[in-house]
Amino acid sequence: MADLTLWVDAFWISPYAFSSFIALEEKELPYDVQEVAMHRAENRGPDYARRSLTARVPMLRHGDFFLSESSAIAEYLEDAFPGSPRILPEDTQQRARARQIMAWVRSDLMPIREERSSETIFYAPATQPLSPRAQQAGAKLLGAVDALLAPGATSLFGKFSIADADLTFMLQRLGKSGHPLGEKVQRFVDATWSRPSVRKWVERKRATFIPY
Ligand SMILES: N[C@@H](CCC(=O)N[C@@H](CS)C(=O)NCC(=O)O)C(=O)O
Repeated sequence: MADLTLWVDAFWISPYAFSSFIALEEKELPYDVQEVAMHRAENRGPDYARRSLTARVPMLRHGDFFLSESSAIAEYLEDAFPGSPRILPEDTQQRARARQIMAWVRSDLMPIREERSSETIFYAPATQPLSPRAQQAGAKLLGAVDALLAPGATSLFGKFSIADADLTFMLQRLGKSGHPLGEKVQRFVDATWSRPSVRKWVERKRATFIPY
């Protein structure tokens, strides 16, 4: 058994589990994966709830240490495995910007998250048009990404960081249901989506989705 275990949602659609999975893959660390059937409330089972403190997915185990919250997991892996490939920029200001983006996509843009839930990325695209407030959130998202991305860039900071993965997941909520992202943003999204770490998540064989 590896010294690291990651608990992910059973349908492989959680943006937070995605982030932690990509972090482990990009850091090239050996780990085991356990699925949590949230439609059967397994995350609220006594062992999972006690270890995670929050009863949420994802959760990481390193030895006898358990940690939930995907951004804390990314930071922990970066600190605990200093010899492995970096997932946050080395430069202080770029690292701060990466954390800003990671916090932003976890705390804002609710209309996009509501109207383009993550199963629309991995199961079936949405058919309903975006509401005016979701369109407004989409314009805000695309405006910020346009300001952040250099022309022709395939990552935010010159080389892959976990913020690229988190931001791309949010952009795919729009892109996978047909919302035009524009050439510059689409190039960035395609570059992230074609990374071996991301392909491993995307191409996972998924069970029939049961809403929860
Ligand atoms: N901020 C948390 C969010 C985690 C989260 O909301 N996970 C969802 C699955 S996508 C969950 O476990 N929901 C169940 C619950 O909150 O009870 C993170 O980044 O890990």
